[in-house]
Amino acid sequence: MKINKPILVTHPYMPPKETVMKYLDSLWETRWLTNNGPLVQELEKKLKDKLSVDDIVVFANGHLALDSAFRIYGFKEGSEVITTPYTFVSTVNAIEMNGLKPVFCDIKESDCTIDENMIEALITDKTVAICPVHVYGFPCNTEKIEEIAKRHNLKVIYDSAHAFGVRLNGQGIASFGDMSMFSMHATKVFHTVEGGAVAFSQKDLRDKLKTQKNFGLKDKEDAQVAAFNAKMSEMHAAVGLANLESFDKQVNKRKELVNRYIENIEKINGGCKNSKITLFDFNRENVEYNYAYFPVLINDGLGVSRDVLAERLWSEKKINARKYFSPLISDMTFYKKKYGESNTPIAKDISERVLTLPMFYELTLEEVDYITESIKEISR
Ligand code: T4K
Repeated sequence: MKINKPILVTHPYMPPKETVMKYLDSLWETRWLTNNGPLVQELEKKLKDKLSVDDIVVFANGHLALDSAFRIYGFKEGSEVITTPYTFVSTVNAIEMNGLKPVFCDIKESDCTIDENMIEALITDKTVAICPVHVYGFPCNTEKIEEIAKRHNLKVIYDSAHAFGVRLNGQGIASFGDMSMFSMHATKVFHTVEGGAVAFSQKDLRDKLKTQKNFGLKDKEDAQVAAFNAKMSEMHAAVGLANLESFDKQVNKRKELVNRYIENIEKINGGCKNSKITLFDFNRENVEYNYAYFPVLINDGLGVSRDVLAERLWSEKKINARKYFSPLISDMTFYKKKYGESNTPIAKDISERVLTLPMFYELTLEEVDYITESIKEISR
């Protein structure tokens, strides 16, 4: 197969222009462009239904949404938050920039989420919260995490950046924990170009989150806290409303692509499961996946290292596979200098073998075949 443009790891879904215009048209009438306008309110209402959550507040981006979730609790400086180093740097930055100390827990090889059995050993009298990440949209063990949090009186703030639309045991993924942050960045399954949201159940959190994203102002005139501007504009909300209309269609297409990848990679592995390339489980009966990413682990049996494979996929085949997530956050300059290396051997091993293959709505089955054929060819 010949390709005429590079295949990127992801490509934003573009809703039909007419659908976006359907929402945008009203702005030329009302001139109401931001500051909790009608489209933002409509988006919050629709997201609440789509995600089956009690309440949700949207933000300018996922990072500020997560930062706000920590900020409104006003944890004492130096308090500890247990998270993992296997994530995007935003997760740990949100903890650090709130004056809190990230404490790194290892992850499970099966799905790259926090190893719930290792959390308790990390709890000290300074621990105030757990921030687990539903990496690639794979759900953490919410039941065990909540049980631990309850026993030790800790808050649970999920980084659900990847998990928009995921369900666990029939429940929306954000119905677990105290708060869950979704990223609605252009590269996500559901996007508002830039955008984020915090979902929650406890009633008083709505006012606090809304104050936090609006300079700390309550009722226009009085600052209750010193805060930033993290409001979503009406333009962004319009894109979100338009994208929401095709979310299910998108997920179905992604499922087809994932199944084709799995079928092809099983052939590369021959009869020996995961011998050359480890596949993750997309078939848990109690999970409704969103197929946000397609990660694999490159094993010695493939005969080519992950780094060489990634480099040659790009230079020879114009396929942009990315190492989400490598390096570990604890190995990044700032965090390594401040806290030293983390004792998280599974996360380290996975970060050295992981490759996320292209996954987006417009990708074709033929392109998936081209990608897996290219991997086969390079590894020969
Ligand atoms: N927590 C977690 C676990 C996260 O993964 C993220 C974000 C956050 C928190 C924070 O949420 P936000 O504040 O972002 O809402 C990307 C995204 O920028 C970032 O949102 C995402 N995680 C992270 C995993 O990936 P980069 O630096 O890898 O993006 P970039 O520019 O290399 O783009 C990736 C691919 O997408 C490229 O192949 C090009 C393509 N692309 C990208 C953009 C922006 C396009 O085709 N069009 C585009 O407009 O971070």
